[in-house]
Amino acid sequence: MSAKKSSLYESLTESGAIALAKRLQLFEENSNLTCNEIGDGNLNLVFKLNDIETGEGIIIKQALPYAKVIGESYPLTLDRSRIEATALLKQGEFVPQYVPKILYTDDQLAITIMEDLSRLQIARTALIEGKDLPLLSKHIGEFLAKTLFYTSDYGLNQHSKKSLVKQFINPDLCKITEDLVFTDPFFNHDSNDYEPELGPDVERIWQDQALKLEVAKLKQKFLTKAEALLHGDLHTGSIFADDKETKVIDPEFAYFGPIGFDIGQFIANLLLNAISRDTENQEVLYTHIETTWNVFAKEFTTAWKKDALEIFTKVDGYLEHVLSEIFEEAIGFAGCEIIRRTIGLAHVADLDSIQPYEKRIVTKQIALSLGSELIKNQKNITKPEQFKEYVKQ
Ligand code: SR1
Ligand code: MG
Repeated sequence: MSAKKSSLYESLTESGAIALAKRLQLFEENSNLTCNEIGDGNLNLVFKLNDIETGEGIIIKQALPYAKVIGESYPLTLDRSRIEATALLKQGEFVPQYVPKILYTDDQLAITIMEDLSRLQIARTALIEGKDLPLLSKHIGEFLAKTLFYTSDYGLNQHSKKSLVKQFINPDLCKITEDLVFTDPFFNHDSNDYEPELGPDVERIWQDQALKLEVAKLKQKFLTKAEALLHGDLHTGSIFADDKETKVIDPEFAYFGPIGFDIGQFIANLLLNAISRDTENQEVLYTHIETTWNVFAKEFTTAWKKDALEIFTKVDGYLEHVLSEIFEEAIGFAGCEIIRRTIGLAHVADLDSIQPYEKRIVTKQIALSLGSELIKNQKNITKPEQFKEYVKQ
């Protein structure tokens, strides 16, 4: 089986990327350009082009017809490039300050050309280096509230919402999440990847029927709850940041799903970084989690009171009900993300770079217990301050 590609599709080389940028007049005609393929993600080619004289740069991102991390045996639709570009443009309508500028798109070549963000650092890398990124959670809280509210039935006319849903039918990328986040880690599946020392902890997860029942319910929500246009892969590797600025990239997993999923994935990745640190350096991450939720809830409430279109939004108690359901689901989704990043196919450097090896294993055991407890205690956690209570040192 292979992914469908048009006869116009060919994968770019570094010289091809320079030729394309020149043809599109993205640089002066006689400019001297450098180009490097810098993609370190799981799926795509990413070329960084710079003008040697002015230093100005752009990024050309191209989807491959398969998952780069696995190889050609894992075909993947090129339509994800259209989905990513369309999602960035849609998010840019609500929060232009938090997404990169799009300069050009080509659905046939599966290419998106965007502003170069190399003045910033990938948030995961910055957090691993011990940086605080003081505005990260305030910015992401606002990003989440506005992108999710204004693409939901609360903030969007029902006809416009349905026609937007149609543009974001994303079965291949959703299947990756359905398998890698919600299924494989909870069964003895070939795609799982974990150190032999974690065997007993992993077995415990596979045997835990109460846990698996909750995961089944969460997976069902991911499959069916078309609440808002999600980013769909909002981990800290999908965010560029520094002390002042935050930019969310890579929404190729975008689709209409449960609002709590984006929030839960982001919180999970903050927790994974927290537990990778010594106890005395963890607090900044717990504060980020509280700020993310508090800013999200405040901005979502403001948008609801100002711009809601759904008539029932005026009914007392409805906003509180919606927020508490989103919070509960975010806790469960966070638990699934933590478990899959520990024993599933796609790991995170926060855990994998821990030295020495014995400390890495202990931290991964903490991660597995934290993930399981979050999933089983969704109803007992009612405030973002409570997440840290489930980190067992
Ligand atoms: C086969 S893709 C593995 C993971 O990389 C992406 O960033 C998503 O998180 C996906 O689950
Ligand atoms: Mg990605």
